[in-house]
This record gives sequence, structure tokens and C-alpha cells, in this order.
Amino acid sequence: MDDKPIDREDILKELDELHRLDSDYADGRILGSMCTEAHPFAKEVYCKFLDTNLGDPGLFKGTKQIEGKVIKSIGELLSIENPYGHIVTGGTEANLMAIRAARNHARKYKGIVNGEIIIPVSAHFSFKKAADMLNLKIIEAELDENYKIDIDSLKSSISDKTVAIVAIAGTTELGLIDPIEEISKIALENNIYFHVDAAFGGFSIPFLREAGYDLPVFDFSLEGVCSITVDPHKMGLAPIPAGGILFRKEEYLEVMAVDSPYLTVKTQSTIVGTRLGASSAATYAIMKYFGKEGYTKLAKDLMENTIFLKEGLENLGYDVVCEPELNIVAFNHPNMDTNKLAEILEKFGWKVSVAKCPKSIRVVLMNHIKLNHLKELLEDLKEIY
Ligand code: 0PR
Repeated sequence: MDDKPIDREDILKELDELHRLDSDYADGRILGSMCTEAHPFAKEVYCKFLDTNLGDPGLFKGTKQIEGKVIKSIGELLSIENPYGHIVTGGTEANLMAIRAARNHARKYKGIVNGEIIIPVSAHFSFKKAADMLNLKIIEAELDENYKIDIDSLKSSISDKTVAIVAIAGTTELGLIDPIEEISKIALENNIYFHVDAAFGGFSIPFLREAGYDLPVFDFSLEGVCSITVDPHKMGLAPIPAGGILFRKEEYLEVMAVDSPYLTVKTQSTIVGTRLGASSAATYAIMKYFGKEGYTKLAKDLMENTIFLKEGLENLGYDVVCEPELNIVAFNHPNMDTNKLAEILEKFGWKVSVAKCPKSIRVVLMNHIKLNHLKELLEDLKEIY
């Protein structure tokens, strides 16, 4: 640290120089991000609430109410009238809370120690972090030929140590939705906690379904679903950090509660102590400002771009890995190695993301990728072909 204070202008100059090294969503070249530029109104509200701390909610009673309202509104989208939950830092923390709730619940009510969680091969790596921190063993369920959880593999993974089953509504790599209705039944039959990771799909599937897209049910209307992750900072256009975790019952928060002496509340169930109220306020603002109408238009526009890219790729002769269910397209050149293709695209100035299963180039059609960017991408791919 410097001994003496530095002028604001000098500090800003240095920071601006470094900030210029960052990629800019607006240039439409970031192909693999599930985050995008937050809406300006959400950013404005975020700044107003920067000093609020939901870690001590008795001091910030208004912001606490805002968090409650956001959770209730998201709950409404997910077919539950009275959800329990929090706005957290992102999908990782939301998934960690869900798995912690499942583990503690199984320990308390079934006496399970050294438990196991069943996740599909397609699950986000946040579950590996959660299992590591919570001392749980991961059992990976295989995928079927459509890259969704294989039900037989899932069934045969269940044991008397299973504390949770996880399925994904909008997989990170391909944007696919697991057969959640079927898994919900299996979870109920076996009396096992069932968590749905809709970090990506949670802010689009409900709107697309309402707009007539043929997508499966994935939410609390399925009796076996105990918790859902849904991230405002992905398809919700809220500023980072904003993740959401919703539970069906209060007891899932209660089994995680630790005493919090000297705070304005007696217990705390979240992982983070001091935590932003700004994320809740900004999410509240953007949800109100967009309404169902705004999110439906966004989700539909992005699906149209998705189909445009998919068809453009096919016309050029590229292999598209699967029919997109949400706004992700994964593809390969018929006879060029994926890494080689990624390397060439990087040289053309694209920020590329390579999926592992199956190995392919994946494009997440977020709001910053406009039609003109897709046309440029297809032009470059034509030249490469
Ligand atoms: N669950 C799913 C299904 C996800 O796709 C992700 C993140 C998470 C949980 C974890 O969420 P947080 O990252 O909010 O904790 N999926 C992407 C990833 O990390 C997100 C991402 C965002 C990737 C921006 C790239 C990027 O530039 O793989």
C-alpha cells in the first residue's frame, strides 16, 4: 500500500487502463458466457443499496422485505405460493446450500453419516465443491444418448447412503432439461431429497412454456422437488452477484441454522454472513420492470437467434450436437478437431468455449449476442470450412 493518499484522477487512470483489458459484452464476441451485461436500471438500483447488509436483517428491515418479495415472485414462476429461500451470490452458493440442507436433513431424520449425492455427468462443477466441503461422496449417473440423465443408471446409483438426487433444468454445456418429472417420482418413492439446478433455465423455461414452447415441467408442481436453484445474474439480467435458492419447506433452512448471538436475529442459515442487499433490490427492480411480458420477449428472441445459428451452421455443413431446448448451440466441424477449430475461431477474435460432453464448441446465445454478430460468426465459419 502507498504511504500517502493518491489523487482520484491517478487512481482512476490506472484502473481504467486495467479495465480496458477486460472483454466487453457489447462487442458480441463472448460466446460462452451465461452472464451478460446487466440492465442499466438494475445497476442503478444496485448502487443505491450498496451499504445494506442482509447478514443482520434487523438493521435493514426494508431490504429484508425486498428479499422476501423477490423469493416470493420467483416462487410464483416456479409454482409455489410460499417458498423459503434467499438471494445469494450465484449458482455455486445456491447449490451448496441445497446440498447442505439435504445432508443435514438426512443426518437428523435418517441418521445418515458419510452420505452420497447422485448427480448427472452433465452437472455443473459446483456440486463437486459442495461434496468436498460437506464431506459427501459423489455418485455420477450416466447420460442417455440424448445427453440427459439415464434413468436406469440413476436408479442403480441409489443406496441407503443417498442424501440427495440432483437433476438439471438447463445444463451448463448443452442447455438440456433432464426428465425431472420421472426423477421426482423416483425421489418420492425412495424418500430422498431432490434438488433441481435451474441456475440457467429458471429464468427462461417458465416464460417459454407460457409462450407455447414444448418444454417439460421442472418445478415445485412436481411433489418430489425439494429445492431449486435459479440465478437472476444469468437469464434474469440482474447484476453479478445474484443467485437464488428456493426451498419447498422451512425445515430445510432450519436444519442448517446456527445460533447467531449479538445479531438482530437469533439464527442464520445462509453460508455467507455479511451479505449484499443490493442483489435483492436490483433483482426486484428488474423483475418488476420487465414483468412476465419482458422476460417472455427476451426468452423468445434468444430462442429465435438460437435457431438462426443452428440452421446457419447446418447449412454450412457443420454438425450440431443436439436439438437446442434452450438458448445454447453446440457444434463441430465434420472433420476438424474441436480444439483446432476453437483455436482458429480465437484467431478470428471470438471468445470461444469448448464443451466436454460431447466435445464441441458451445455458443450460449445471451442478450449481448445480436443477429449481426451471428451473421459475422457464420461468415467466419464459412471461410474456415
Ligand atoms: N449451475 C449451472 C447449471 C451453471 O451453469 C452454473 C454456472 C452454476 C450452477 C454455477 O453458477 P455460478 O457461476 O453463478 O456460481 N455456469 C457457468 C460456468 O461457470 C457460468 C459462466 C458464466 C460461465 C460466465 C462462463 C462465463 O463467462 O460454467
